[in-house]
Amino acid sequence: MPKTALITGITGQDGSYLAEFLLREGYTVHGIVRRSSTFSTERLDHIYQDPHDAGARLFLHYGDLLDGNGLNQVLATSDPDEVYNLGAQSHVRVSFDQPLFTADVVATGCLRLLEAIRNRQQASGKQIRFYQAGSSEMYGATAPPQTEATPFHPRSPYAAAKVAAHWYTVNYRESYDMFACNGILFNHESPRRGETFVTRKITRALGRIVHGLQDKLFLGNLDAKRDWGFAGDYVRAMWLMLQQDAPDDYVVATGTSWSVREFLEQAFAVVDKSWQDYVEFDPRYLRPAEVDHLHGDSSKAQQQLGWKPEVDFKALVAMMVEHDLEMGRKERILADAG
Ligand code: NAP
Ligand code: F7E
Repeated sequence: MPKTALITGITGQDGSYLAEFLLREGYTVHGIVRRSSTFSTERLDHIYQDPHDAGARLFLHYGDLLDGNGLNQVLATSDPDEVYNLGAQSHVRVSFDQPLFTADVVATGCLRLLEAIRNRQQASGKQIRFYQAGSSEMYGATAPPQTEATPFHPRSPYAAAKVAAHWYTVNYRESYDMFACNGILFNHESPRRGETFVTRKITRALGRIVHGLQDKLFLGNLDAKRDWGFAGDYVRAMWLMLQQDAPDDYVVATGTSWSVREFLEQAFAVVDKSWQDYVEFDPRYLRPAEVDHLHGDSSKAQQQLGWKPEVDFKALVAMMVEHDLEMGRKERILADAG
């Protein structure tokens, strides 16, 4: 039987890759979209299907992780076999400016969704498998390499909220025998990455620099190290977790780490430029507490899920730079045309 999935955060980077992946696997996909005064579905444009068309398998519903009643309704309407909770205020720096909002969406939002699923399962008698988008930020100050057994030491309101969501998910699994999994995903990027995360901020600026649209790039801490993978690889791991016989928690990472400075070097090398000629320090991009070094060990996911990353660091940087050079070229044409 073809399966049905519900995705929160479908308009985000991961939501768009996961929706694409599940449609390819034959799923019917429902997504929750926040109402806003402008369209937020740009990352889904290429897979959009008119719901009036016979055979349409992608359906969008207005909803919000802050609205438990709405979550109940979307669950009843979509009747999913699997729920992927990707919705979040996902920017670490912003979580210091909006800690209460971040906690409400990320931590209590996950709890609202778990409760809604529990109620739906009781009413329908049908099992719903649940994926929670956990983060390497939960390790925070704990020394690398980080595995499923590494203790959490969150360093931001975002990370603390993700730790709460992690334990809510474990608790619902243990208390109610729910098929609930935590993916502990290390940083993953793509040409669809939000433009204020450091990798995309760099490649976007580079595309504009090459086309004469910008001559400076302001950044904060260049010494932080991250385990950067490709988002397209990581959504496959989310799906694999929900296809197992039993629910569990898994680290998903490449097992390599690079500093922000090394990302800059790699990106500017693609166009044979020196980043030192363009980058300036701005303290506004520093965080009240920094996470210095994330480097994951995904042996468990590799052995039990048969998952491994297919895009390495160099290929990821090149993919993002090529995409943003093309964006810069189009922007230049528009600017020249007035
Ligand atoms: P993203 O691009 O920032 O997307 C976040 C999504 O959440 C967007 O669709 C956003 O909707 C939605 N959202 C925000 N607030 C919401 C609310 N109140 N109710 C419902 N939806 C809401 O993030 P991402 O990079 O795709 O990451 C996906 C998930 O994985 C997030 O939970 C993130 O915290 C987590 N994660 C990401 C990484 C990574 O490196 N990318 C690593 C570990 C974990 P709008 O489009 O309307 O803003
Ligand atoms: O920062 C440094 C910054 O914002 C990476 C989210 O997807 O991954 C992401 O969180 C590093 C930090 O990602 C700038 O201080 C320097 O050390 O790209 P980022 P993040 O904080 O690692 C985790 C796994 C998630 O779960 C999150 O949702 O780069 N950095 N200068 C800067 N960062 C930004 N954003 N902007 C700068 O100008």
